[in-house]
Amino acid sequence: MHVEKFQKSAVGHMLRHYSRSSTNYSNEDIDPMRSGLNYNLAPEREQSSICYYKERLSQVKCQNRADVKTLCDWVITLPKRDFTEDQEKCFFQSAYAFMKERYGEKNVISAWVHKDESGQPHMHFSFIPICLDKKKNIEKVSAKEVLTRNELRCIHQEMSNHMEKTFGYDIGILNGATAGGNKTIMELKTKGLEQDIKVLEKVKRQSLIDMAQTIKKAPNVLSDISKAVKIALGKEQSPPEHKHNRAHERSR
Ligand SMILES: [Mn+2]
Repeated sequence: MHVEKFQKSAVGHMLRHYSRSSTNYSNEDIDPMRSGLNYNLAPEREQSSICYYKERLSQVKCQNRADVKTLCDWVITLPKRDFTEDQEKCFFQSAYAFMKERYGEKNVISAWVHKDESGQPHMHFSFIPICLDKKKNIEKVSAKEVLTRNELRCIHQEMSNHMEKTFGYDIGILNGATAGGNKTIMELKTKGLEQDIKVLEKVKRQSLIDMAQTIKKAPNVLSDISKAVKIALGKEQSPPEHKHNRAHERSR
């Protein structure tokens, strides 16, 4: 999971991006055929998310400067495990419950789960960073005071603990930009690497299947494998090559 912060001028664009309301998907790895699978976990409201954002913003103190961050987005990625559809939904609902407790449901703008991008499904928990101005006893917008260094340091572990309660075991929350499947600058940078890993994983899976089939056909191959391991580790001498035998096998 990682967080992104946006100033006013970017908010409209981001909210349209989360809800897939804009049709301009340049540079995005989005499959529009799958966009129907996306869903929003934020409470249903009469207004659109942009209207609710403006309304909530008008209720709190906010510095009148263009660079004030008025929207934050925690991107929470589903760990790579064999989750069923139900478990996947449970993961995002549980993550949403944790986040809304932390940042206040009134401050939640949207919480779209994206299933239409390449890579893992993920949630964009977008909210206005609002805290209490203790001197004046009023609410104010401050990404700095909401997302403090300490907050960024602790949230990952606390989310992990929360998920462990939900699932009964540690499901392995991905930290920072290592989480795949999100359209962020960080991800674009690591995308090439991720694709390499995907290919490697495919090869690994394939060779495992091959191995399994070989073992099924000829169980004594296991002793050959352990012998090969010993040779590789230098614990046994490699046997002399039998060119004749190999030619014979190939001709069969
Ligand atoms: Mn996304």
